[in-house]
Amino acid sequence: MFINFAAHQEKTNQAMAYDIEMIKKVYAELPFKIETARKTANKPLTLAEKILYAHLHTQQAVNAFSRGKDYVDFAPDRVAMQDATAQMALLQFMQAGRPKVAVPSTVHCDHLIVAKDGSKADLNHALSDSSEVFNFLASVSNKYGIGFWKPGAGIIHQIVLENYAFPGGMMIGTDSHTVNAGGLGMIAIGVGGADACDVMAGLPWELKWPKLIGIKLTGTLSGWTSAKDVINKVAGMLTVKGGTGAIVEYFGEGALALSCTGKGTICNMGAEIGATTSTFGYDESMARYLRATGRADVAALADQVKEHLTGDAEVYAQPEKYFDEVYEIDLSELEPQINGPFTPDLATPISQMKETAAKNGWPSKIEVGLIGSCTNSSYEDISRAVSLARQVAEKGLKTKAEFTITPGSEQIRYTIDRDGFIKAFDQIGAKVFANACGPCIGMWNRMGADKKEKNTIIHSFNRNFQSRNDGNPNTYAFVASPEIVTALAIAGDLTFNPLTDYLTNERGEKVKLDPPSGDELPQKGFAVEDAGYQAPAADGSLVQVQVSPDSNRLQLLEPFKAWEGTDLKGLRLLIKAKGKCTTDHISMAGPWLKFRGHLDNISNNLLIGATNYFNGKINAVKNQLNGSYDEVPKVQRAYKAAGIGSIVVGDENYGEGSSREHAAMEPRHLGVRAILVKSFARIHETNLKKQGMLALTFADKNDYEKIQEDDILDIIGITAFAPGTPLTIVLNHRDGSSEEIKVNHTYNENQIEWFKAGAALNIIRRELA
Ligand code: MIC
Ligand code: SF4
Repeated sequence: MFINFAAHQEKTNQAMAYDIEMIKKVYAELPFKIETARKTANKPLTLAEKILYAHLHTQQAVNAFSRGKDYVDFAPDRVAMQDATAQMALLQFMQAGRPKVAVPSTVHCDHLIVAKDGSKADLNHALSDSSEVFNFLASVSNKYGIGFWKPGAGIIHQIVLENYAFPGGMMIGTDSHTVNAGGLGMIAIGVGGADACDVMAGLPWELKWPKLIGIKLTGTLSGWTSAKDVINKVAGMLTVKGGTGAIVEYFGEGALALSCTGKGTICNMGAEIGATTSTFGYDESMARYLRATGRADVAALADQVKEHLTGDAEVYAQPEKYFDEVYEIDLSELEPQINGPFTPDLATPISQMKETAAKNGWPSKIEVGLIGSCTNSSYEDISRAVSLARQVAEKGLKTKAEFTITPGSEQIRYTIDRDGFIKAFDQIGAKVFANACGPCIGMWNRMGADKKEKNTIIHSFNRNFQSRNDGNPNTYAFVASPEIVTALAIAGDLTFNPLTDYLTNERGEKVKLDPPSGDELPQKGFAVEDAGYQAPAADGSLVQVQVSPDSNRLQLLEPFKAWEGTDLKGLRLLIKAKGKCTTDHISMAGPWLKFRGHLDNISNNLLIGATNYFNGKINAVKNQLNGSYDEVPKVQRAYKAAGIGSIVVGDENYGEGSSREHAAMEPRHLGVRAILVKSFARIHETNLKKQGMLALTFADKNDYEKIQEDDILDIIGITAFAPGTPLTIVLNHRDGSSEEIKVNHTYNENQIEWFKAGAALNIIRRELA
């Protein structure tokens, strides 16, 4: 069973926000810091710039930073970690030699709960199945002063929005959807555990000064359209890599008209365009949300500095002058969008779905509709979806698809239950899963998925990569608003357009669904009995953290070896991955989540989802030592055993998706030396650097074609490794010929030291010793 520590600091009084003293300090310093920044930059400032300048690390000089070029040191206000990534983050933190975290930090148990029979049974099952991990996280949290949210409390980003996010603040989190807190006017950024470890250890956190994308929203949403359609549309416009290296700032009268949680949805799914983060200026919707979630104190403080919590008027009047790119969306014209399958940026307006689905051969029968997740489980979302569920009985309809709900937090679940929503969903046969990630992260024990049949599902989550939800590569997953998911689940048909189409009810009559309606916030207020929070011990020095040496779930980390001081020669090609290679392809989630605290065990999933360019197969690569084909991790272990290094080659936006640093640590652990790709996703590139890997890009993307299956590769120039200087790779082909290609990198001085030391953590360790 799972340990419960005495929660002596339990928040009993909902009228006071957590860490209010820290927030007061941030606001007190804001006016001066922003004034200094405005003088230095010598121009009006966007909101993103204000927050970034206000959070420079004390060792960082204030400069007019160059976007997309300068590495800058920051001091974020807080850190959040979810159970699947916290294990690695905290295993690293334990080696940093600090008695306590330097900034307020929290751990959230949400990823390790399998959705199957419904919330109660599933939660109990997880509590016994993963007790070792939960106990580890609870005791590390208790020891180092970290707030702990128990399994069942809810999903990290929803809990952060409800309790910790504040306008103008800056946080990092070990999950790519940390960006959700932009809905409350924060700069919130997803990172790997090693970055979190630095901030918790009080070290500066480094980020390349981002580019700025401005999105002006005009008009207002109405009828069937909701915030989800804004981000689905943006994803369609910008694609999965369009936001790379940039912060997206939304503004305009359309932005002011959105609810705070709607803004959260938009920022959340900004991860799907690769953006560093997204944000909105402080406004009345945020004040309303803060008050409704027991933080009137934060709203009052924010009101006093509100001109600093939004972009300067000049910026919004002439955005082209101040942003690198500007887009405009008229919310009054926006149609509901359905994105997918297999990628979140394939947006189809609902009126075109019939034609598009037919043209592409997408199966149109919907098997399951799933609502909720960290992206879309606000009171507004659920109340609008319920207005449709209620029409099923009213109009004599029958719901054609299965239907599930995963509430984002216990507070949301309790409140919607009190307000009769769960009962209404019950009447359409819905299953309520635990307040956790569940099907969104593949922790979904979906009956029959193992048959791998072609089928369609639709959900209100954010990602729909192949195999993600149920492990079936033939599941066509589409992403839409909770309202559209509900309507389409009722119809059981992907091509049903509720704006124009009729359904035939049980009595054979033609009926039309009325547009959804609902409340932004609960009229009777939010309520919860046990939110699931556990405060840490005031003095944790005596708390013992135990990791059993024969555990298969947890393993203490061994330091990675330092660089040997020479160029890397004789590397074998492990795989040349073809097409999309997300972190789900590199280190799959679902059943593998249970090994997130055990590096050696989880390494057995290395790249098992990636497609081999040479044979078009998944998880079948040539072992260069004996010519046979085998699974990727097995082949790599054979190289490791023979003491031979290897290299992984990839396509565009390699490592897209999650913040999971396992995707960088696994190849490092198994002896891969370099990852050479056409382009990287931001978090993954940083994770590779932190773990002492070489993250390289083709200077000429066409050189990807030159890599042959039997190549032996040499990386030359590392002895003179320097910022801005490309390296050379020699491809020694099997026929005895060879050719040289140029490869680029983005390492700065500091990051080169990480490489030389074998990993960034080795430097902290060294300083400690
Ligand atoms: C996801 O949505 O893919 C996850 C699971 O939340 C990941 C984190 C993880 O892999 O643990 C993320 O987005 O960072
Ligand atoms: Fe969990 Fe899905 Fe949100 Fe990731 S995107 S935190 S898996 S609910």
